Amino acid sequence: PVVIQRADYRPPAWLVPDIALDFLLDLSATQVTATLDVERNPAGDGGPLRLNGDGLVAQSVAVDGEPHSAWRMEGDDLVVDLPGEAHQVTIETTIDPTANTQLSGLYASGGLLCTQCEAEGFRRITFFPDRPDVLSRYTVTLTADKAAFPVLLSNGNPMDSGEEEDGTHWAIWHDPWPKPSYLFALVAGDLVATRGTFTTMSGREVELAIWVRAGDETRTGHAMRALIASMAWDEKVYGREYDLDLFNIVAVSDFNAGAMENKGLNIFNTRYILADPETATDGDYDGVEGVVAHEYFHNWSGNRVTCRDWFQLSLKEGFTVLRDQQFSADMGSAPVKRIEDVRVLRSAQFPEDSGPLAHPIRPNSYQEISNFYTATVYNKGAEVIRMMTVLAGSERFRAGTDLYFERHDGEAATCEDFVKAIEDGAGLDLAQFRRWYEQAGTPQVDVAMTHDAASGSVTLAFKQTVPPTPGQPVKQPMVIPLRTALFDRASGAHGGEHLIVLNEAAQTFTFDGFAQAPVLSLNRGFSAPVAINAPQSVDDLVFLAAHDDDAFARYEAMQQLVVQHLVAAVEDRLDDAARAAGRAAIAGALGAILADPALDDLMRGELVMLPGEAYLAEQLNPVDPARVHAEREALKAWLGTELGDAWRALHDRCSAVPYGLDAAARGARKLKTQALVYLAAADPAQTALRAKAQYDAADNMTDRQGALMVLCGLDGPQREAALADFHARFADNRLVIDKWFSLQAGSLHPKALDHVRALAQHPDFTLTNPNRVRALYMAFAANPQAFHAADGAGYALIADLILALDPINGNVAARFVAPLGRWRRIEPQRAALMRAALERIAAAPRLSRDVREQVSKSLE
Ligand code: DPP
Ligand code: ZN
Repeated sequence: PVVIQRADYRPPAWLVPDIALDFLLDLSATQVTATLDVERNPAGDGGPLRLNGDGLVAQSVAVDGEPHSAWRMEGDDLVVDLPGEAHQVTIETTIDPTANTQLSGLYASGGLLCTQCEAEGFRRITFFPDRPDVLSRYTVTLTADKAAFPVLLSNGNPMDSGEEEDGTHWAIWHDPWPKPSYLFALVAGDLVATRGTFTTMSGREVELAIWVRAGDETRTGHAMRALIASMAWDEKVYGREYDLDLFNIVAVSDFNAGAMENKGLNIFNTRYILADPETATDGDYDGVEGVVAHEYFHNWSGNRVTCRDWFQLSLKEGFTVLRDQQFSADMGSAPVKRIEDVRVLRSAQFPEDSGPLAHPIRPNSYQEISNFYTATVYNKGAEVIRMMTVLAGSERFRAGTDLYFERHDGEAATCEDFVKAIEDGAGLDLAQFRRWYEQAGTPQVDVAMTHDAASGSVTLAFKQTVPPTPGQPVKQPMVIPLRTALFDRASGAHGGEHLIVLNEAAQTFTFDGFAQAPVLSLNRGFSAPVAINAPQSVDDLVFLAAHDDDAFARYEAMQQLVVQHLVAAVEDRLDDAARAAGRAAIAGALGAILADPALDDLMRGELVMLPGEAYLAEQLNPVDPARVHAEREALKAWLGTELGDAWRALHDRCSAVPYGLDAAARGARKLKTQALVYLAAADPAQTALRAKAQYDAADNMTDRQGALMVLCGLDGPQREAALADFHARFADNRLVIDKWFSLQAGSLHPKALDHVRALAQHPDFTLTNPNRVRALYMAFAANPQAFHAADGAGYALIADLILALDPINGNVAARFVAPLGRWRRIEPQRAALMRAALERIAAAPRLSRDVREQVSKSLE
């Protein structure tokens, strides 16, 4: 395979300051004429003009208006030898959007034409130096049949439009901001707009439009509110103002990812635009708000300052994820948002860091860049920049980001440029901190506390290790900022927080004035993305779960209480007495949380959540997923029985709260379904009735989906009735039918695997729509009991999917390799079956570069 190395970066030989693109749009034969004004790059190597292509055929090549023959194909690339310093190069190609099932480049989606160019889709549209360090001003002319494609959109501002007598019409768009090709976009089709306006901080009026299919415009209000809030927030918090007269968003049903930040023309998966109470859960509402903000924030962190090369992806993604997390924290409950973000990190990124696909947030090599749009680059990337905010404080951090935007506006920058700007602007020394960009793996921090009663001093002894990862057997110590508090047992208070910054393999810190050993609250707010091993007593964890004034630490104590118990249970370290004592402690802490009048229900909802099986699995090596599942379910059932009255009272209380988008109503909805989850484990028959009643009474999707989720795990007539009702009720709404597939594939039902097999044959199932594929198979791969079936049937099912999907959409297919790739940390019998499934994929005669890279790395 061809491996691209970060160290091999060379500036382009030619630049393209201006490009004119002419599209004659058609569903199956679109003609593209690209006119490139090229200039020799003084920083380049003097070589020929290299224009990347992917499956393209040049119908004609002209230089300075004359047909030209001094060009050649090198693989998929078109290479032109050019003398002198500046030329105009014109190339004609024809592409078939309908045949484009990869959904990269220009493709058709239900009669609509749209584009996805990040990372390397533009080269499927026309020949171009398709690399993010070539920035051009785009002028785009779109011509299409007016009846089929009444709306014609591209980046920037509309310049002119008109109609012809043959039934076609045309529109010219110009984007004054130089941008890399990955930010190019066009959309043509029959769409309707919801409109809004925003007045920027310097008083400019910006027109806002969200384009959807007719009928969906009633579901765009939340996205529009989120967009306006994002624009105001970025001015206030980061001093960033929008820079065009127009901001368009288009929602499409067929989309590989969540959304795309194309300059002035964001294209979204409908999943992250459409929301109303009847069809979208509270979680869906949060997803819309967060992704709208994320893509909008890219206008500065990604577009105005872009990436020099794809190894720098975290420059824009890590920073933009941090920005969207901060925004969502400001819009809702900051502590709850932090807990949710950490849960995502632990369930998605920690397993990546401990597996065969581990990579630093700034990778050193890749075969297919699409494979590096990962939780590591995005979410750990955000955590790394968040640590800079902890070290600098928000004011100095802002001085750093101001300097970054000032220094690099209009440039294609590197992660190093960002770190240097924060260092200079915030006045930090980040020399050693840079290791976070270089070293993969989740650092492990061991801590031991000793107390000297005579002197009243407390010593914390820390050890840090970064586990070996592929290609990185030996690691250096990291900079790890740990917000810490030491609670006085008697008063239940602490005397102020300390920021402990680790930077060596072993270190001790001493604190004075403690007559009794304090209760240690460490890594408050999850100030560093590390795993902490601090043997804390059950009493201390119960204390923190009830008293810690840092909401995250309170959650963490509750999680840790359950993790310690379940890990001991799975490792057969609990005799009957110890098991009973552990359970009693958990029930005591949980009961206190249920009864605590000072807690709001949104936060209560976080505190009562059991740690997920993926996070539990990270604590065990090798892990028997069936044991983890069984122990966790048994504990859940026991807590459902033990606290049965409290759960029923909670469900009753929350069911009486009317629908609203306020925190109290949202908290009530969250708890309502959680109560059902515990009760279902304890008493399936009675709870089926309760869940069906919640389903029938539901006036919103949060309640309806929650009830159906619980029913899907149970047997009986209520399950079948609710599933049939749900499908019939929402048959014409693709996003809701996705839920119908997911709930069944992810369910606790012992026959979930058979259900998935049957659902794959359902007339509503298709391999060509990524949302539908993910709805069925990602939910299944994340369902431990079904995926890890002891006979390997779950692994075979995913391998079959990958092989069937790969020729259609290699990008999406490759996403399914990681669950199989975890085999090294799984008990030997299942590990062998997982490996065999990977080997069967590897043996296929033709595989996409995407799947090939992930499978071969998973087998290494
Ligand atoms: N750049 C996109 C995003 O993360 C990914 N397609 O917003
Ligand atoms: Zn992004």
